[in-house]
Amino acid sequence: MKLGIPVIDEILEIPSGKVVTYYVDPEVEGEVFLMQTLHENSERYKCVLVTTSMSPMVVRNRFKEFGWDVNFPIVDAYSGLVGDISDEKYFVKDPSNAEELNKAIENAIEENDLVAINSLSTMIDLCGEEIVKYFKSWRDLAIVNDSILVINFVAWPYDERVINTVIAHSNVIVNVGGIHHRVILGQYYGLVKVDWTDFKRKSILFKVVKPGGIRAYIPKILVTGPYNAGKSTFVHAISTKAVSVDRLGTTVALDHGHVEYKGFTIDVFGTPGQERFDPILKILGEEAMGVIVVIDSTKPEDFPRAKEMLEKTTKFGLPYVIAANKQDLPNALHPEEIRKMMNLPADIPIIPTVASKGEGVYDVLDALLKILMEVGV
Ligand SMILES: Nc1nc2c(ncn2[C@@H]2O[C@H](COP(=O)(O)OP(=O)(O)OP(=O)(O)O)[C@@H](O)[C@H]2O)c(=O)[nH]1
Ligand SMILES: [Mg+2]
Repeated sequence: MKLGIPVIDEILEIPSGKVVTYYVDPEVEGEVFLMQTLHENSERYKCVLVTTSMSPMVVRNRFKEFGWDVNFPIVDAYSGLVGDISDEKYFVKDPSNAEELNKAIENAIEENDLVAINSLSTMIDLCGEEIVKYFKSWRDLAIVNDSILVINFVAWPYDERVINTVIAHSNVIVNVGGIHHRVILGQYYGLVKVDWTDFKRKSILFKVVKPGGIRAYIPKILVTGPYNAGKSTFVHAISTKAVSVDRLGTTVALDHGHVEYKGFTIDVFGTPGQERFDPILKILGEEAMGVIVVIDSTKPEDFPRAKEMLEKTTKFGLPYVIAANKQDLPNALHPEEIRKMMNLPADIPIIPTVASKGEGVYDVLDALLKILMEVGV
């Protein structure tokens, strides 16, 4: 079998009984690799896709965006999570139950030539790191059944043990990473010489405001996050002026806010949270310089969705911070608990907020601005 990936296909043919892992930097959109491998092989081989990170409908739409058909069955290990019933033949009722998920994957390996898993990282987020203990048995089963397992693994900073297990039990690892480079259009300024001390070179975009003068200019900060987390409320709380395109209390297009703050002029764009708007999410994310992910601190079941949205919007290696919203509600999780559950790096700010009362919202902005200034906007 070939992976269907340019250049790699020239040098590599995959025999049956192997595990192939796409090892993807969180800031890169790596999902398409797994999709392309499926597309390449679905006519010739018996394929199946196990989805834990998006609904089958969204999977089909994604494939359609590339002009590809979904002519293979989907094991729906997503709908159960958001309380939906599934139309798919294969349905995992409770994807956060590691044993149930494992059973479904074992069946898939026994019945197919190629089993694609999207994604192992979501499974870890849902079931805990114990899920990787099944990884070796999947490989053994693939050998016995002459099948091939292709896995999408987004390399969040998991426990080293987890990473090592994934690496050790993968026969092939394709690394998908990011090149940290950004083209900036517009006006900028920056120090180029200071002759008595070291200094960090950075370029700062600016706008001239009348009246007002020079403002450091941030053309786009994206506010994203799961449905009903408080994104629109957040955008309104930090903005001098803001409009939202909402219907029946949910955002159907976008929120747009203009922020004048500490010498900055910033345009803030809030995304809808519902999955059916994901196609415009991509467009809204284009050219953003930083991302604020608003989450409802009382809804850990939505954290994987938050990460999925983050994975999409940070594909260019954008700085991001987390607003741990709805801290006024009982059972709100503390930022450090959230960090653990979401497997977020230690240096990512997670800031408690009550957007509906405006509490903490400027702390979030400060944290993001600090990172933006460090990396040099
Ligand atoms: N208790 C509490 N409620 C909040 C807070 N922030 C927002 N809300 C409420 O949560 C609900 C959803 O807020 P929105 O700002 O519309 O959420 P959203 O993320 O924009 O929602 P979608 O655009 O539909 O995804 C509203 O009823 C808000 O009043 C908060 O900090 N605490
Ligand atoms: Mg909204």
